[in-house]
Amino acid sequence: MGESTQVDVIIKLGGSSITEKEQLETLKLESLRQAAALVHTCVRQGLVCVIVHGAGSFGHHHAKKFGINDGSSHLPPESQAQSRIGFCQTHLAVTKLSHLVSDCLVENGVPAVTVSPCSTWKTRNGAVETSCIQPISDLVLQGFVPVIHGDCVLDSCKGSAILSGDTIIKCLCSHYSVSRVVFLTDVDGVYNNPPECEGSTLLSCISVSPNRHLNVDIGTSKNECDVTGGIMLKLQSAIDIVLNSKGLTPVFVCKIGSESAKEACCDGKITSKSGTVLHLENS
Ligand code: ATP
Ligand code: IP8
Repeated sequence: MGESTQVDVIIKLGGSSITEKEQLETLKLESLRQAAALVHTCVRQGLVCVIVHGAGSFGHHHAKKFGINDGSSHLPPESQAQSRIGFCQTHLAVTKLSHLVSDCLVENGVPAVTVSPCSTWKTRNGAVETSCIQPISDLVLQGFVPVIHGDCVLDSCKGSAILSGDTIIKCLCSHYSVSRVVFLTDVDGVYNNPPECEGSTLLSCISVSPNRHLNVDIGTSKNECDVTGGIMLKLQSAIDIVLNSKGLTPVFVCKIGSESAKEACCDGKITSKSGTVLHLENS
């Protein structure tokens, strides 16, 4: 599968949508089931799907406790040993979640197979240095639905790092020709200010100019336990995807289980009132 190969939809199951982010290793089973049913609908329609999920409370808490994203190379030997255990615990937690995700997808008739980046992707100071795309391509070619997730990885400068699912999606979009990316979250889309702030309003459409300028100002907040960038990283990844694809890959942000999520994933457009689409200015 080369650069021109078509992927119809990359769906990110956000950690906020499938886990209780503040409660350690707590699944939102009903939301996961709704997402699995949606993926099944996409597959039944013949769409080529790739699933990426975040870590939520199966990863961010462990990563924060052990400072995995800060790296380990600078630590004294005893602390490095402790950091390695933390790395393993973070990886175990996120693979536990991935097992639950793939299990639910398979129960819903989706031929899902988890591919963990931990041992094959590498970063250099947090930026992707080595990606591993071939196993994902092979699975797609054989009719499977690959499930990839945010993970801890080795980092050639600082020893260890956290690779976000949002960054993985950006990488996948640079290898494949992707019709759309849909981020499923626990809120109705992107707001002009954090949704918990009084008066914040939902943005149905965000235009990205070639110099990364957005047509609206967006204020964001981040969960305390989040070790990646929260919604801000998602927005930055979305902007990169829209620009790198020259507008060919629109990015949707929709609430899990919503009508707009279904429309975005299945049709690549939203007619209902919720959900946000990011697209290239004047396209
Ligand atoms: P994970 O990184 O665990 O996969 P995720 O992909 O679900 O998480 P988050 O990083 O948790 O996404 O971002 C979603 C959260 O961002 C929502 O719960 C929402 O409350 C918060 N948020 C903050 N500011 C905004 C904003 N302006 N618009 C939309 N959501 C926002
Ligand atoms: O939730 C983070 O991935 P994300 C991965 O997609 C870990 O940002 C292990 C915290």
